[in-house]
Amino acid sequence: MRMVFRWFGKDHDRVELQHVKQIPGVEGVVWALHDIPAGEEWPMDRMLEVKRQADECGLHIEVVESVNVHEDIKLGLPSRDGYIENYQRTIEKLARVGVKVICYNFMPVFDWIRTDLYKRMHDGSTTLFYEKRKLDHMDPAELVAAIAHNPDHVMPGWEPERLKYVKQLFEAYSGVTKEDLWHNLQYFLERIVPVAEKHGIRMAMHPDDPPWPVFGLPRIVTSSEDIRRLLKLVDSPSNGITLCSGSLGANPDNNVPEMVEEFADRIPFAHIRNVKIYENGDFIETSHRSEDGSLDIYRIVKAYHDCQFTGYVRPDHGRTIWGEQARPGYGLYDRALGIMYLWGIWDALERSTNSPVESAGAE
Ligand SMILES: [Mn+2]
Repeated sequence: MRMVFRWFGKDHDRVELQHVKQIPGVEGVVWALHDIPAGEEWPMDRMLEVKRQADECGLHIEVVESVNVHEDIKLGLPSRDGYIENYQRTIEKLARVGVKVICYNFMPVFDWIRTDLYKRMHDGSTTLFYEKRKLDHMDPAELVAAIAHNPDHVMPGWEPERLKYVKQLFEAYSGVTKEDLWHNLQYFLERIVPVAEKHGIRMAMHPDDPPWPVFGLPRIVTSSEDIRRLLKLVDSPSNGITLCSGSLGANPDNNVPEMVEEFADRIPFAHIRNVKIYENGDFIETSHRSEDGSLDIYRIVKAYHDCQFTGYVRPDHGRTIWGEQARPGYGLYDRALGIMYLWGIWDALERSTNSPVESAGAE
């Protein structure tokens, strides 16, 4: 596993690249040009600027998250072709600066959803929380006000500029079914994947977070069955998934270690984090430790180890701890702790499976 760390850019992240480099075993940053609106072509000079900054600290920029997909592509509007061309050109340019994996998602209107970004835990830490009952009684505009208009940070996938039109977006999606969305995804992938393949890039779709429909909007990547269908739309190593344990794992019907085993060769990028799931449908993001959440992170890492996973991995989110002033989910400290937990499991598995020294000693 190749460890990477999400970083929002010099002017948008309180975490310094030098500090990222100090986390053991981190080799690169997961980055994006977050201020470029979905559908536009990314400018080369901006990509080179990020590359230069990362190079200075000895980090690579091989993983991008995300190149966002314009809503017109998801809606299948005639204007999609221009946006798809921009996407193709962005892929070509990203390949030129050394990018190997592009994470993206196909969720209508909203990216990930939580009802509270600062849920206080008994130990004084804060974390992201999804409260089902609260969401059931919430208007989408309220949620936008709570997340997109965060005074301190623009949250990824929650750009206020785009979500200003949330009402119109919902109107545009009225009558759009899951099958329509699948159809529009196929149209997109048939035009994107060959370009990615040609340039040595693997596309990695992030599953829906949470893995169920929200506000009546269709969501199509929520289970093993959906992932199988996605991978068959265009059968190429360049059509892959970002296996996000915390997103898929929020539904107890999803067995994440089994998903790792089944889809291993189509997972160029893995997100690992733990969630605690409650019977009423709520879930909360916990530390990475298996004992703290509902997911067995040991079993998940073991599944990657068993298939000799060589893809990129990042700790998906962390709690906000030790008084850090951090973007919710993306502080330095708890993600660094998560990385050390993942390495701890991995290294122990390495020792127990391939160490001639230890087995010789035991004889
Ligand atoms: Mn994720």
